[in-house]
Amino acid sequence: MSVTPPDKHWWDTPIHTKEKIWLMTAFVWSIVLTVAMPALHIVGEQNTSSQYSRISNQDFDTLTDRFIEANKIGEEKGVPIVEPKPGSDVYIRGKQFGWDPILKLKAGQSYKLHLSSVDVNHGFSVFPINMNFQAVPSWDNLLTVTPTKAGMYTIICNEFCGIGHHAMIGKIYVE
Ligand SMILES: [Cu+2]
Repeated sequence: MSVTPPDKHWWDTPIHTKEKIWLMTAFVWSIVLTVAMPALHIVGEQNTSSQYSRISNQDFDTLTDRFIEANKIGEEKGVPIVEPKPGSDVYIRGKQFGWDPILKLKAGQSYKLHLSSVDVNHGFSVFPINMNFQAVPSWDNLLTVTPTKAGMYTIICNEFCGIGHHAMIGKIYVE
């Protein structure tokens, strides 16, 4: 018994012009995006100043408590509002399920913002400017922050952290 191979295979059919156009378009676009990602990091003012250092959860907790005690000006629904001096060290603590304290900052002034979590990973997402940082337990994420526009900024958690995750909201006031 012998097997006769089919005389025509699918790979013998030439590629249709329309398919060629789509293949080329997809290829060129993938190159454009590959170049755009690192390029925008440099020219798109998307670099952040973050520096990381090790810190224990207890130490971060203590530093945040001290910071709140020294700069507290009020409270909003049980969450302390603090107004730190421009140029000073500022702390924001992520904790199941909230961010504290609420900051009151001045536009055009720089602050050294220390961001961390004292339990599990949280995502620090600032709206409406759409900036995202990680709040990781036992890591102090130091960001130099210079708010440019007055207004109220909302912080939401974008890292699923448990049952109350959707209600994990913080605030920053800029005046
Ligand atoms: Cu969360």
